[in-house]
Amino acid sequence: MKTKAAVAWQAGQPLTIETVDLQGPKFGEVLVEIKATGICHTDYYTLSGADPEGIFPAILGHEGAGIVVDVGPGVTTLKKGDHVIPLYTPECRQCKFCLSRKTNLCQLIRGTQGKGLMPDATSRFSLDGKPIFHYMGTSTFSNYTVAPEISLAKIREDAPFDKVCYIGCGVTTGIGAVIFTAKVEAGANVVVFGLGGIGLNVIQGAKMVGADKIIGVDLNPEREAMARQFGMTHFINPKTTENVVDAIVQLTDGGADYSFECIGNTQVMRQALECTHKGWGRSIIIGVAEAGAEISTRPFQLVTGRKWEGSAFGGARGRTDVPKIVDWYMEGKINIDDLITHTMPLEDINKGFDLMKRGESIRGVVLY
Ligand code: NAD
Ligand code: AHE
Ligand code: ZN
Repeated sequence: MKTKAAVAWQAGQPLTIETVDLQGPKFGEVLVEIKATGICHTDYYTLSGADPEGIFPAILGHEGAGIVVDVGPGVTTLKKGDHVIPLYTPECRQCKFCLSRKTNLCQLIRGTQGKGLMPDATSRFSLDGKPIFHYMGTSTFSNYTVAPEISLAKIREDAPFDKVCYIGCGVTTGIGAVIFTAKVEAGANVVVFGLGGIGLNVIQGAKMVGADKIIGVDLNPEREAMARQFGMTHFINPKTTENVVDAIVQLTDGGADYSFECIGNTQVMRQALECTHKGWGRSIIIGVAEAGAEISTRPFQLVTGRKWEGSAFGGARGRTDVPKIVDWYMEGKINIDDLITHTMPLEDINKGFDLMKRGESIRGVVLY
């Protein structure tokens, strides 16, 4: 079939809208009509050329929601008409990683996914007979996409696509990092570096679990009001604070119990570790840093009990946890609506990237 898609032809260039060819689903695969997709900073990161796994031409996008249109042979858990959220972190429930119960990082198809291919090592997208690569196993910047069955979470049918698409990455990454990865307890002091589409969801998660102080750090003063609305109790702007680490240590009587880096800046990652409490502070890296970047600190920081950790997709097991997070939204337990600051047709997707780069949007969502 033909489908409209935004194609990334090369690093650093705007996407162009094309009518591309899409092959039907093969064994274990599903054809999905994408109804809405968010634009995440990670899409920009890959488009910028900083992602060592970035390959072109590709159809980016990993924060979508849609409807199953067709299923390939061997598919047993989904059928035509089901509502789904594509998962860049699949959940096969059979690999060593899934069975360990220690991680959400299913590895069954990670090799081919990272090469922009379906599990049989081929692409379903092409134009003029030349293949176009998939992205993160999801490629939601296409009106129709093919994804493996294990990369789709079935969700309730009354959930609005234009809101719950954000659960495909940002909401789950932020709230999940608090609940699933860090398991922040009530009364803890939490610091969030970067108050964008991810960091504001960390704040929302920290408020949900009953954190005490929730300190937000951002260079953009315009982020303060929204962050306060979501539960931030203190705001620090590094532009006007001489020593951010000292300021946090003073505010928290010795350091934060938990910190979350939601920027992808390795200097900030160091601050995020060093502002946590001696003996037990835990710092969770969420931000994605460019190829070649490295983190550093005095090992003494770790010897004296701080822990440096990371979180991908909020530690969520997609097929199990994403439907629950959709329920939380539908029950009014989490706020997604106010974080979606802009919507646009696919034709305006480059404007969506520009809004994000200028810090004017929290989440821009493309509506098909
Ligand atoms: P965003 O652009 O919406 O937000 C980033 C925020 O950081 C902005 O508010 C910006 O003003 C602020 N900022 C930038 N530099 C800063 C600095 N030096 N000090 C303080 N604040 C600074 O991006 P996002 O969509 O929220 O994504 C944030 C990061 O998380 C990105 O690196 C993205 O790739 C990554 N990410 C990771 C996962 C994961 O699973 N680990 C999932 C989604 C996104
Ligand atoms: N390809 C990048 C890695 C990018 C990365 O860390 N991705 C996160 C999700 S970001 C979503 O917005 C992730 O889940 N990573 C785990 C994984 O297996 O990719 C690089 O730097 O190589
Ligand atoms: Zn993302």
